[in-house]
Amino acid sequence: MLLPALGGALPDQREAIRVGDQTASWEQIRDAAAGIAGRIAGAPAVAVHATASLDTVVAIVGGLMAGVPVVPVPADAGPVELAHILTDSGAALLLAQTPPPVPLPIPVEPVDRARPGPSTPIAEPPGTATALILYTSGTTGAPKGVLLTRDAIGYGLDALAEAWAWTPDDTLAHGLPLYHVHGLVLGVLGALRVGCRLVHTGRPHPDRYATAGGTLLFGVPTVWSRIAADPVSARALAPARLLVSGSAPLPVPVFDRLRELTGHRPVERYGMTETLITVSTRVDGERRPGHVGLPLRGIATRLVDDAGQPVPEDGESIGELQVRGPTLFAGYLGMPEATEASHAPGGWFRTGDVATVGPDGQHRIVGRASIDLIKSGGYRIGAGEVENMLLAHPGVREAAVVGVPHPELGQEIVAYVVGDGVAAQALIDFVAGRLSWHKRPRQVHLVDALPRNAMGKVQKRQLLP
Ligand code: MCA
Ligand code: AMP
Repeated sequence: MLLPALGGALPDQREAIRVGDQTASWEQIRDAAAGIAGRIAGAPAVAVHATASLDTVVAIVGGLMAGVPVVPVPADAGPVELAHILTDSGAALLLAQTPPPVPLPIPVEPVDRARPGPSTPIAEPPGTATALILYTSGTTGAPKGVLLTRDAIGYGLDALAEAWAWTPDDTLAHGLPLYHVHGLVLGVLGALRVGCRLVHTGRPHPDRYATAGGTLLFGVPTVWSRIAADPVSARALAPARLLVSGSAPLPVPVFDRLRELTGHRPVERYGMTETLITVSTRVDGERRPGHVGLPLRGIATRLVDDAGQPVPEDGESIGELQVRGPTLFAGYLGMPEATEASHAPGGWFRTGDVATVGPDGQHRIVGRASIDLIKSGGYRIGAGEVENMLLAHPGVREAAVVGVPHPELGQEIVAYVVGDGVAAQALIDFVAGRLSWHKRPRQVHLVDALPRNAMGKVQKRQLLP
């Protein structure tokens, strides 16, 4: 069973989940989700407008109960991104409490939490069934749908529970978006699989983390950096059991400041939408700043050079990190060639991350192989998608997008544009109004020409400081 907390004998009537100021018991979640499941059973896929709300939790759990692949749609997605996700995924319906105010290609329905469930419970689907289709950016083109099976999610969560000694006695607290692996798979389904209380703070603000009463707290490095800069909130986390950081590199100064203020050495873990979490520091293991720990149970990793040859695991030599194991995705939806290209022979997934591995097995993520995948605030953004959107503006002739180091966001999206009298802010607004808010360039530089080599290819590295 994927979510034991919702099956069999229900634990009790107490508050199991809090999202913002709304609460529900396991029983209320189960009953409301059963109503959704009865409504959507048999659909090819269902999309959920994944705002930070209890409705989102109920809608997603309803889809999982029905065995219908769930497509969480970023709450801040603009019309171009929405249209792509809703069309590409084949979702029959968008469940949304407040429908996005733009024309949509499929019907929209509110999340009816009072609807009764079917008289005969729906049987648990097989583990090989697709549970979630998560959209994520590549270096070029529109986001791809990543197919995650029930087995991959269950296996990955159990391995994390083991590594972190995560039990029903924990209270998990975080305020991350409910449409990515971090906030949704770990941050909601993790609580429902382990059977622990969940407090979602609505937004990941330091003062909300401070008052959430969490024993286990999840954050992206931007969130931990803001907490480290807020000593009152940070000190309030001293009674917690475990602070976990992931989705992007945690800067060593932030690690050190958190240790000073909270008394905790944060646990770091590494993963991807396509692989779930594959490497993590263990609760009882060494927590070395700048390192993400050891492969989780069932996961194998290796480092290879450009020719696919093994790179020594001496803690210094760098190579591309490849991973293999039961948490890997089942493919990109409708893109067999992209799926094949993302794997090396033998079932190894090419992460595109460059890493070192020490003789003690400690992994250190050094960076990404491609300049065109940006991580900003823990969000993965493809330079190509933002460039294409800029080029769709009539005043833009050429565009190059890069991720520039930023003290709080990790990287900041910066665009270089050759245009015809268009203003920088107009271009920022143009992208923000069509893609997700977090994919907008924070800065646009209007230039006379982009740096190009003799072949005419844009030399993006010359655009970095
Ligand atoms: C926010 N604002 C908006 C919008 N959204 N305004 C207009 N339209 C919008 N759609 C406003 C806010 O109200 C706020 O205003 C201001 O913009 C800044 O908001 P904030 O959210 O703080 O923005 P930020 O600084 O850009 O965001 C930092 C963040 C965010 C909150 C840390 O980047 C975030 O939530 N990141 C999490 C990403 C994540 O979950 N990644 C996991 C991927 P005011 O200041 O006036 O209030 S999964 C993954 O990577 C793998 C598997 C893994 O390893 O986990
Ligand atoms: P996404 O598919 O949005 O989940 O992004 C996955 C990418 O996030 C990985 O390929 C890494 O580049 C990055 N990432 C995730 N966790 C970490 C971490 N702990 N340290 C460094 N990079 C990370």
